[in-house]
Amino acid sequence: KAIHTQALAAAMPANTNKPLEHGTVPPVGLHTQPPSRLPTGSTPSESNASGKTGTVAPAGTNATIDTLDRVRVDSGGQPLTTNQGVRIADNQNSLKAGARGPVLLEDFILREKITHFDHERIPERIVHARGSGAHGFFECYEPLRKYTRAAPFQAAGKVTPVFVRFSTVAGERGSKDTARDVRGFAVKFYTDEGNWDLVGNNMPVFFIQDAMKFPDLVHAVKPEPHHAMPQAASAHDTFWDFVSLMPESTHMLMWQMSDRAIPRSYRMMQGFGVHTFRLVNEAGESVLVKFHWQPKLGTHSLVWDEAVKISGADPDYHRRDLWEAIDAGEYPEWELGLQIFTEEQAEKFSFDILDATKIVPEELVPVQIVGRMVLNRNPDNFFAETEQVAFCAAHVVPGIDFTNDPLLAGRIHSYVDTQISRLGGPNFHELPINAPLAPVHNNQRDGMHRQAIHRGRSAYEPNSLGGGCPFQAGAGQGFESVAKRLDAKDSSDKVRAKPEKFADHYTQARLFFESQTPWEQAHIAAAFRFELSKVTVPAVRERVVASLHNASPDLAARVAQGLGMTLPTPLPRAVEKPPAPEVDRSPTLSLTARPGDGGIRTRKIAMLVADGADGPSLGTLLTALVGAGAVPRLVASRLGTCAVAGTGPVQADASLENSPGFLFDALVLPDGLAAVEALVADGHTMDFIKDQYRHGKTILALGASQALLTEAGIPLALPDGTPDPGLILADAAAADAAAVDFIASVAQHRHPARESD
Ligand code: HDE
Repeated sequence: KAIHTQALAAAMPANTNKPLEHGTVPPVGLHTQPPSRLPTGSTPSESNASGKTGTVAPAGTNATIDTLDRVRVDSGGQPLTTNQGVRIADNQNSLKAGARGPVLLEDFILREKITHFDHERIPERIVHARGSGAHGFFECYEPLRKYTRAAPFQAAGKVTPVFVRFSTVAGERGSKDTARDVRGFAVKFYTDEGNWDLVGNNMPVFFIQDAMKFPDLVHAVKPEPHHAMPQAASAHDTFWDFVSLMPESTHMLMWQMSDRAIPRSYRMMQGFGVHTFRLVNEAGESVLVKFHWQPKLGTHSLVWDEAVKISGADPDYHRRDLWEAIDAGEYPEWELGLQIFTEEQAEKFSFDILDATKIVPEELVPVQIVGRMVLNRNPDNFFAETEQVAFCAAHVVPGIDFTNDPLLAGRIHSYVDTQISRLGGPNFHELPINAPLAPVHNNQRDGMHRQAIHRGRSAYEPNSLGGGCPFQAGAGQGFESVAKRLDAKDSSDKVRAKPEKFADHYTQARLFFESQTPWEQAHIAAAFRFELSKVTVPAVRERVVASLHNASPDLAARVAQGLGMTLPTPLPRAVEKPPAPEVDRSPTLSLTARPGDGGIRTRKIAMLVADGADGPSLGTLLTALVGAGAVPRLVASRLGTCAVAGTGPVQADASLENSPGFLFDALVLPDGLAAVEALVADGHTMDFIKDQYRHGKTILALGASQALLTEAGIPLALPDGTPDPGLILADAAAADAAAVDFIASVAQHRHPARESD
């Protein structure tokens, strides 16, 4: 039997929610779905059961999904109709006065169809236009009543449905996923007490401190207005001109130039609420809080050359990755962590917790894990769900409140405002994806596209004609703002000003850079070099490096050297002697701090094949990789059958042409002289291997395929002469042991020691 069939035979329906699509093993040769990564008899997702509360997630279903079922349309077995429900007899021909005559105005069927089509598009989001969404749930590990009365945190094991949308910021709706950019991480909790949106990013700080500067920032980073270029990129003059004049952006620039800006997957990045929020308990007492999402798979990124190449070969890389994982029952999971602290603590910090360009280092306030979020269902319709979902920083529920962060204040205004034009009027809260599970009763009426049919005569409060309803919930029963003001001791005169500590722009930028590993630092320096090399005005480049000089003379020197310029003197600082920071290093700021669970589930592994490849050793690898939850793919010069030696023919899943090397996390090269010769003869093979090598991926060369490494000019040792941990050479006969080493090496994600600039 073909190797492939063996792997598939061991497979089970990858996602029981989609039995029709995944329930049967496809015949050899027609295989298009990834083989299941689940051991026979296991539940659809191992990660579905919580070790902390014992809760087993309902596979792909939850309370929001159920309410959405009301509006789901399935046209299977149905005749075509107009929007009025009139059956359409002929959907091919417009109504004409004779077969060669003019089309008649009377043709309401044609006119309805074309008119609807003409209005299919809505405006895209002004920022975060490109995104992907999924349904899931949040599960609370332990009651947090001491701190908050917010509904999701009231009981251990309590499950709250969520919808999440990940996004890039600068690019338009159809732009590439792997742009160097911040990623949006927006979570809508459909709580018992109304919707709570935690609209965060994958970086914990922001470019600016005050909402007043947001339109300027966005105008600077978006394509330049005269020629609308470049798309989805910050590497251009206007962005760097703006940030060079806004030293408060320095800390965020460090994050944006780090590998955080090119995640391997949405499933492998953190999320942050960014601002300091408040938690409020039943007694009205409040504490300050920062929100963190920690991915179960760990934090992993691409390298720049890889990101650039992927954007050409698969612009939907992150969208596809999220979709395929959920579709296969590999539900992505994050834990929610809270940094909880008091105002008294906050007052002693060397920085201001109202300043969104600052983090609270975990050494000062540890992150306390309080629950997990699992995404277990793809949307049925991208437009109805992912495009029409409307997140809003103002959507809080009793138990959550704001602080005086001036950036947050602007956000509280902006989201609904922009959505009124994007979604065409004030009633988009009634769209199924936005509607809360909690009942909605108020006296807001009418407007475009109103769905609710309000009964009764009174649409005002107080009233007696409606029995006084809907009535205000009253003290302790609804949302009440915390009366406390952080700045109570300050003057309450109206001012346009900033608190003093906001003026320290460099201390935490330095903290971030100093907390990175050497290879992360090298990537940051290379990113600054690349971006600034695209800037055409030398004075802008100079100003950026002069500003960096304040944060890290070492980094500034590397960037200056890379740009062929002398190191400029540091820009004048707003404060010469900022308060001494509490820590100089914060190891959790490195991507390496969170490697994940050490597994290789969902990692894509290329196994090159050609006629004459050694079948048994490939079969061993395939079985081991499927068993470890990875997604092995047989890649050949062309699709179709390969005459593999020793096992019988196999079908290629992909071709070297349609799936280049940089789309895979690791590579297996086959034994078999004839296969090696055939692969050498294909020009794509060398690029495939070289990209895998350059990007730090694990390569296993079985038997004769070591010649492929030589042919590709791959050194077998690191520059310092030590063996390369990502290169595994093994005899085909020892494929079992090689599989173990290979899996352990792939689990390290990549091998940066190999990289040279
Ligand atoms: Fe947003 N932001 N933002 N933002 N933001 C929008 O709302 C805005 C900021 C974030 O998947 C818009 O519906 C202002 C920080 C995400 O639908 C808009 C300011 C953070 C998303 C808007 C900020 C975010 C948005 C555009 C500075 C991280 C995508 C479309 C005062 C904490 C949500 C829309 C989705 C979207 C305004 C800064 C996160 C224009 C005025 C800081 C994840 O209203």
